[in-house]
Amino acid sequence: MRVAAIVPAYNNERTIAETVAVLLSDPRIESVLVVDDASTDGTSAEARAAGAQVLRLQNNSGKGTALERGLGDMDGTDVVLMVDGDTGKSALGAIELIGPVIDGYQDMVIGILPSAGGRGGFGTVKRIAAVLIRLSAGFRAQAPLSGQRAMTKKLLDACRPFARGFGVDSALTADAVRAGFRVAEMPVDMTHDHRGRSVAGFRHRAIQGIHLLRAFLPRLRRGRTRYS
Ligand SMILES: Nc1nc2c(ncn2[C@@H]2O[C@H](COP(=O)(O)OP(=O)(O)OP(=O)(O)O)[C@@H](O)[C@H]2O)c(=O)[nH]1
Ligand SMILES: [Mg+2]
Repeated sequence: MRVAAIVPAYNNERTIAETVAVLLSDPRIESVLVVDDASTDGTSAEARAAGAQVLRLQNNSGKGTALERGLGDMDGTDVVLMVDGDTGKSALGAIELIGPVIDGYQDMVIGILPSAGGRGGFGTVKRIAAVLIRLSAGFRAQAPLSGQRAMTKKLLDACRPFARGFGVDSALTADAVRAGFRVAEMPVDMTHDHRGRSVAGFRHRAIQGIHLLRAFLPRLRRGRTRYS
């Protein structure tokens, strides 16, 4: 089993080196690919210095497209661990997700992060994402927006092309369930940077909501499958 991690990153210079180092500290993880989506800070340099392979995109194209581009460079990998670039040292918690996939019990395991409480938003976008996944795939997701997940490369290839932007994570859950893969969720002890209830936070969640609707309109039109 060849295991590799992919880390989408946009302006994560503060946290990316720790994220990469922690992932590389596990002997099962052969490599870490950071996809730097045209960051304007030192994300690429920090990631490289920490031992990651870096794919730097010339134009900011969004999380879904960036992951798609990165996976194009991951032939020969059996299990992929996706971890957000703003998780820092806590990325250690994500490594637990690979066990059930390597052992063949699950095709995808999604990390449920502890509640952000007052540091996060109001959970509206999360609730919308959960409803969209349930309506399109019949799966009750506890962590519908989580970017921390381990899965087989086979599952990922079956779910391509990915939804664009911030729709990618939720759509991946729905598409994997609909395609008949075994999908589970598992609590992980992780944290990430939060914009919280700031103007930037509300703006981010509005964009996230738009990306979700854009991703799920065609998925809802296709209707439920026998897997739901
Ligand atoms: N490729 C790509 N990745 C992005 C972009 N924006 C954010 N990301 C990455 O996606 C992950 C999650 O992004 P965040 O901006 O933290 O989103 P979030 O966690 O929903 O929002 P907060 O709760 O405010 O942190 C991180 O790894 C980011 O580096 C982008 O424009 N392109
Ligand atoms: Mg974040």
